[in-house]
Amino acid sequence: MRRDEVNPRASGMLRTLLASGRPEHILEAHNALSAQIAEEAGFEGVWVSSLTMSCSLGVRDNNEVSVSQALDLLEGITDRVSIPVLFDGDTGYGSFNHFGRLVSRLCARSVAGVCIEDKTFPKTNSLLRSAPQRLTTIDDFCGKIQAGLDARTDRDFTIVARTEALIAGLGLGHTLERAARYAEAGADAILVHSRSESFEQIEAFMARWQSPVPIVCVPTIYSRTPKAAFAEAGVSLVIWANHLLRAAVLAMQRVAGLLREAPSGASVEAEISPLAELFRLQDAHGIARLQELYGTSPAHRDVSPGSESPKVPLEAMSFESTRGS
Ligand code: SPV
Ligand code: MG
Repeated sequence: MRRDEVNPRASGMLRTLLASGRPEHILEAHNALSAQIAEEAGFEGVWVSSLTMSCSLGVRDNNEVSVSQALDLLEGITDRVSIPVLFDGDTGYGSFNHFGRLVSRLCARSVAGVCIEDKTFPKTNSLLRSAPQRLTTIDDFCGKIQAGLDARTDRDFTIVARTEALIAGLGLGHTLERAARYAEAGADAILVHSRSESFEQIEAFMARWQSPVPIVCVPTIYSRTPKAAFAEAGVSLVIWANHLLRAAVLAMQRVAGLLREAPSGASVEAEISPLAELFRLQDAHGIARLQELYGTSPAHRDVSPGSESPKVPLEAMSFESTRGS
């Protein structure tokens, strides 16, 4: 998709993914570039993760990112990709009222859906074992889901209700009860989170889940699970929740260390992307098309009365890297 196009059908695409009858895979993004990389790799959607968004902004995953920061970031992402964007909305940024406001603002930005979790505000990351995970009451959370549903201005916008009951150690029975109540409240899908190293917790849940409401899972800790197991269990959506930022951090640390010690910059060239790839990703050459259509060259512009400004030759707009692509 061109960067100046929007995808008004993104929410419908996310609904289609959830109903496909097989596990679909979406990948974490923390900015427009990582979303574009996920799309180009063939992922069906992106997960805008609170963990990686906050980390890339230099703050904790404890509701330290503001709503307006998140909305700005999401706008950049939905402008750039055509695959659906599922936003990790934490606990809904406050009460049922704040969540309703959030939903209508997400709809206005062509975000396809939001996931909210049944923890208390402010939350802490679910994988951080040193911090206690406090859950909200089922009734409060159902009220929040309903406020979100009523605030939708896009009827295809998806609300995923996430239960942290397994992570809080409340057991399978209580997890099933929460999931069933959230589905009854109207949630479009249920995310059952687990930080077990084995897929067995989710498999046990799936074996007892009778409802047609689709189930979402996040195999960060149980990453050894073969992808085929998600299909066998009947999972509808698999979220790879943090992999692009983790890849970027490792690569950046490596290159920073090498460059600090290297005798010349040439030592890291093989470790970094060619400049031409950056220009391709940002469609740097697209400006030349626009210049052809609408522009005049500031460098060559003759501002004297009656003069006609020459168009810039396309070859003068070239941004080729000194290294080949
Ligand atoms: C996130 O990606 O921010 C998530 C998933 O919420 S987790 O980090 O496992 O809590
Ligand atoms: Mg999160």
